[in-house]
Amino acid sequence: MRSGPGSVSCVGMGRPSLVSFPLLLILTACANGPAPRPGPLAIATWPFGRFATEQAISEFAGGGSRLDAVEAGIREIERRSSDGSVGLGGRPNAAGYPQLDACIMDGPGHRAGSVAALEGIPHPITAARQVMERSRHVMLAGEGARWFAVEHGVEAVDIGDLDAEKRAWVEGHRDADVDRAGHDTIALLVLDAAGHVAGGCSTSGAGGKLPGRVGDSPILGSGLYVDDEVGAAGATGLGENVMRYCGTFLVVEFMRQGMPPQTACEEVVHRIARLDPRGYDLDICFIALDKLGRYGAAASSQRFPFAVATGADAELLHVERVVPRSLQ
Ligand code: SD4
Repeated sequence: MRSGPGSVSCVGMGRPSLVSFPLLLILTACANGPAPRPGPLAIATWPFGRFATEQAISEFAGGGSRLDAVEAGIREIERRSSDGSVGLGGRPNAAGYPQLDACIMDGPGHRAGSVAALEGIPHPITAARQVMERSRHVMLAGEGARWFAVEHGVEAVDIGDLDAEKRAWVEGHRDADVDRAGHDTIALLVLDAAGHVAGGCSTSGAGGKLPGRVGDSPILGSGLYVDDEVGAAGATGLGENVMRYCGTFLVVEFMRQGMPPQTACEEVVHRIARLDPRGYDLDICFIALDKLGRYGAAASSQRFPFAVATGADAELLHVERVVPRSLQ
């Protein structure tokens, strides 16, 4: 039984806690020849991450690559559009229609693709993968991103009827507060059987955002970062509070310095809270995975659920909000 972050001995450690993983590797290598690989493993944000991680593992089981696993897992959440925060069913912007952000990144080769403020594309993660694999660019936004997606055969819906909504908004009031309520991002990180990492994320962004607003999710190093020497990290929460600090880049860099994923996620929350006038009231959450198959999660201001899968059935785990240093 895999340990979860509810108990101290196993926070951030995706392996049984009685024998340390490096020791287990050495013992097994001595007894059985080559050491076992830690993957496949998938971790994803929020309770709906269960469906994404299970889909990712099933993709691996069917012979799919880590990018297939990431894309399939995220497409599942985009398809469900179940909690009003991912896919075309996501909560609309201030003008009344959804604009979607997504990105994908592969460890080997450090390749990435990203789309932002995309309209009428049900699976922005697929559009992001197309940008990575079939363009010379990393990021496309708005109308150009939609055009590219359609040109490359990505499923699209007619957006002609958005014109009326856009006109009405332009003629009416343009002020809007970003409303975080009910808004989540699917961030999915995977480790394959060969020990390589990849990840992706997809969201309709913060509800009530201004048209054209781009959040953290499609920004590499903010909503997602993958480094095949170290591991991967994903973010959710209010993008404005993640992207000003390059949150996932920092998580990965802390792991590079030797921190386990759990500690690295918590350290980034502490770092941002220290610098930001709103301190721990910021709405930011991170997940991370390293190349040993260890994982972790941390959130600044709420109990944060996430899912982890190595086999057919995912485990739904959670972490409590990070305790401010002054209270520790
Ligand atoms: C955004 N980070 O666009 C996304 C929204 C989100 O939990 O993840 N909410 O700001």
